[in-house]
Amino acid sequence: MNELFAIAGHFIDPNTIEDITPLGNGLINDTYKIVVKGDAKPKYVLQRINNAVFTDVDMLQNNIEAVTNHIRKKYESQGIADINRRVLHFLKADTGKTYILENENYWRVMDFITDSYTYEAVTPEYAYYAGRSFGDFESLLTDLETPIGEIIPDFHNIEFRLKQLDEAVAEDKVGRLNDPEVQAYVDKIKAVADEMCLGERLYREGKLPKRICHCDTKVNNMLFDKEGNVLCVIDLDTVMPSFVFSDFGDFLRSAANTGAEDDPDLDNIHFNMEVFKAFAKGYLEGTKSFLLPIEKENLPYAATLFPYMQAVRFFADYINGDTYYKIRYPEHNMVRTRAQWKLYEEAVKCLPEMKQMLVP
Ligand code: GN1
Ligand code: MG
Repeated sequence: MNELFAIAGHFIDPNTIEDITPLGNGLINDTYKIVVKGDAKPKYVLQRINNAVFTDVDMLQNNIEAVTNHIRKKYESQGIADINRRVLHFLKADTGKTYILENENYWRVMDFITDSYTYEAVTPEYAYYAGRSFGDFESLLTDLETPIGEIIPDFHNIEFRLKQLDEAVAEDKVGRLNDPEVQAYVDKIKAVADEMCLGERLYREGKLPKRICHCDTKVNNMLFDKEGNVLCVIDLDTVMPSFVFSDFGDFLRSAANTGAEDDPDLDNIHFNMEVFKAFAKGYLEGTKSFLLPIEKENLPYAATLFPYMQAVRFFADYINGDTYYKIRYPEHNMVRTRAQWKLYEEAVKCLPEMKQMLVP
């Protein structure tokens, strides 16, 4: 019995396990699927929680349980079919909690959602359903009474992310500032920093609210069924109070990018306005019960903020010597930075067309 079998054995009968193999391509946690004897399809998902990133695992799991229980209850009262495929469910371990600590590692197990598919790219049609689903997700959580902790403080606070970049540059731990290209990116990022901090200013002025958001709305954090219907929103680790810009902007950062997040060929990267329009349409429908004009009219800004913020985050990690994101090769975070910066520039070019749709 290997180590993973023993860990999973705290949540399920270890004698029933057939196989445990890697799943997905998240940049933070390690994820596996568990197949049990006699079944062809996976039945559970095992995950090692990266507790360098999520330092308060108890808060993390409390947040997730509050959110999934709330959504489950709403679906039950609405008579929604197939609820187990529509909302995540975490198993209790033999400790009575939904996670265990073993050799300084935290682990959890959830049900695998059967016959579900993830995508790295979407058509406008799928983007519309995704917009509707992330909008519905926020809408379902507007009356959540259990307080949700800010699991990673200042997670999507661009002023804070820029400060982290400044610190990385000042320390220059691994000497990467010697490279003129790195210096040039520092300058480009700083040149537009003030305008990119608009959201935080509106918040301080009391004009912009925080809501319970998903905060990691990458395309691959949504499960679709065979027919292309959205089943379920996954990866709930970062659910926390944030501006709605988080969910709107981060989805488009992945879905409207015609290239990959880490595309080495910048010519592949453009901002797909058809995906934007379809996603915005779905999102506005899903959020119509609560979205304020100040939120709606700044959604185009959000579409530029998220590639910008992601460039800042990848770049700071590169300068710090790659300690946060998993990398597959030494220059990976620099390649990601270039790709996200290109996407930011492409999104900026599309601002007038975005505003036509969203700004009165
Ligand atoms: C991380 O682990 P994953 O891939 O879902 C990161 C997101 C970034 C994303 C970039 C907790 O998400 O914020 O946008 O990588 N999650 C955390 O791909 O930092
Ligand atoms: Mg993920």
